[in-house]
Amino acid sequence: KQERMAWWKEARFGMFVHWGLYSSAEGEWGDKTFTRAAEWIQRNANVSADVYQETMLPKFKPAPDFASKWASLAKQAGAKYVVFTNKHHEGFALHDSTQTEYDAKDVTGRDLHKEVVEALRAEGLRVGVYHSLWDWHHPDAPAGKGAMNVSGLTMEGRDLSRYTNYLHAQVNEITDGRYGDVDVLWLDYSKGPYQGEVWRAKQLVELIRNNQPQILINNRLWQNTKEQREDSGKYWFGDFSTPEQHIPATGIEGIDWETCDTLNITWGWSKHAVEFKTSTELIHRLIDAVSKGGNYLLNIGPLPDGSIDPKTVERFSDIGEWMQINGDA
Ligand code: JFZ
Repeated sequence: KQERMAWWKEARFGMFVHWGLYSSAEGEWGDKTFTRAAEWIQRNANVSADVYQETMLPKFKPAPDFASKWASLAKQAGAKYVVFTNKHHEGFALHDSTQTEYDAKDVTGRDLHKEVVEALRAEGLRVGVYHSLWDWHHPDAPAGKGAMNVSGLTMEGRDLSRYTNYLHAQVNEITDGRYGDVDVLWLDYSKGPYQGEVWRAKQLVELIRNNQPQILINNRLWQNTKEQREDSGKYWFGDFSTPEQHIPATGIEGIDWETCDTLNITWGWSKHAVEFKTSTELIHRLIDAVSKGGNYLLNIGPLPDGSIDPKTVERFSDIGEWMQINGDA
């Protein structure tokens, strides 16, 4: 494991990208507006999968060169890897999936996953892929309503094993080598009873490692509760832990970790985004995480066409300037 982790430990700084159909809602549904978690708009505005699909697909018009813009933003900021949403909870996949027509290729004629991977490789960046365990489009995935609350989920009339087959098949598509090497797989996320073997975790990990022996897998295929951690002693499920929006005060002893962080309080693009951190604050957070032995994964939420808004560009340029002077590459 140490050998597989070496590049990642050295990399220290990565760029996260949340971009999908939800980006085109821009944090607005009817007269409701969302300042946080705009990538959750389908659930938070209580929209059915059918209405969501009908509304969002016509708005999805990626610019021709969006992927190379992401790659050069990451590169000039000094990031060494990029983790992008192949499929978020909404269920829309950027790769050309044989499992569904709810994917970029079927909708736009372009394999956007391929475009992103190629753009990242062209800049010499490592490739990380975010793939959601939840799927609000699939008829057999756990279903529910409302905000970030798993307790109200139901499997009524749904066949979890059928959805799990679909999940495994899509993960296979993005890791089997047709898109080249995958450096990180960022699965998201387990909660309540929906964790670990409910997703047939062992079988899934075996499939992934068989496809990509060097890949790093985050910890969210399992819940990794405090209790589970204490139970299992030092054993940690996954290659690294993923504290969210915070930097553990004294690091995490004996465990590799990566703080994922937002520029404001939303992962997906919202016109109504608030509470932007300043460049100085962001640089301090990067230093804080790295000095405590962690990695720092800083998110961008590109606009509907995949381009990047000026506030984001400004912050990533400032980080890049700091890295020029203080970074090691
Ligand atoms: C998840 C997603 O729901 C969210 O949209 C975003 O992609 C983020 C990076 O990950 O949000 C979570 C997942 C897990 C926890 C909190 C937020 N958790 O375990 O506390």
